[in-house]
Amino acid sequence: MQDKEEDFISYEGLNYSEERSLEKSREFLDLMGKRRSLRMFSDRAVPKEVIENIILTASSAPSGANKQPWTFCAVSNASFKAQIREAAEKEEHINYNGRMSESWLEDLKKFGTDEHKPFLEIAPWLIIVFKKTYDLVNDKKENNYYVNESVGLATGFLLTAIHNAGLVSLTHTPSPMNFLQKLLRRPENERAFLLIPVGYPAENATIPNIKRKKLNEVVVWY
Ligand code: IYR
Repeated sequence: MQDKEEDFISYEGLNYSEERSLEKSREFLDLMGKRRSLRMFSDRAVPKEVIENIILTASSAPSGANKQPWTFCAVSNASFKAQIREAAEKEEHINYNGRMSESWLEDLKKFGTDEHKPFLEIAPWLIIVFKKTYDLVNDKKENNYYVNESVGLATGFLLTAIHNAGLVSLTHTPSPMNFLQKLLRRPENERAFLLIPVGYPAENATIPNIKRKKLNEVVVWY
């Protein structure tokens, strides 16, 4: 007979010295400081195992009651990518021609975005993050908790893992996104959360010249 699994097991941490913590925090700040959202992708292939590893990293994020209420759809198929681009551009056409307010369009000017989304076909991978508003176990509904917070955290881990692998991404939100649930034939308990093209940057890719807030603008010490 198999032993009953323990409810609690000992924590195997990293056990750094103060100096090592300082060094690691500086190195990681430097690494993450180089992350940028990109809209100009190369069509260069990315091995499937890299995608598997970054998705497993994302799926290691904390979640409400450890329900891990997410599904990552990894799309490399050209026909799927073309269909996703067509549907996304249809929504974005409406967004850029009346659905977004004047002030919103004004806020977006410095990013140079428009309704055209060629990166949805050029990038070798599209990862579509779905949130599970509830679980379906043998057709029975089971609760999930803090779903937006949990899936937001997992997506943060995903973007970090993508950057760590030397790849680039874009957090794309072609709203509304319900076409993704239909196109990818996801079950009724899943809602599209973000669409993330992943790949290598295009040669001579450019990025908006924008700045991050300084520490004293984002922290309050008590
Ligand atoms: N979804 C549109 C518009 C857009 C909205 C925000 I907020 C951005 O930071 C960038 C774009 C698009 O993808 O073009």
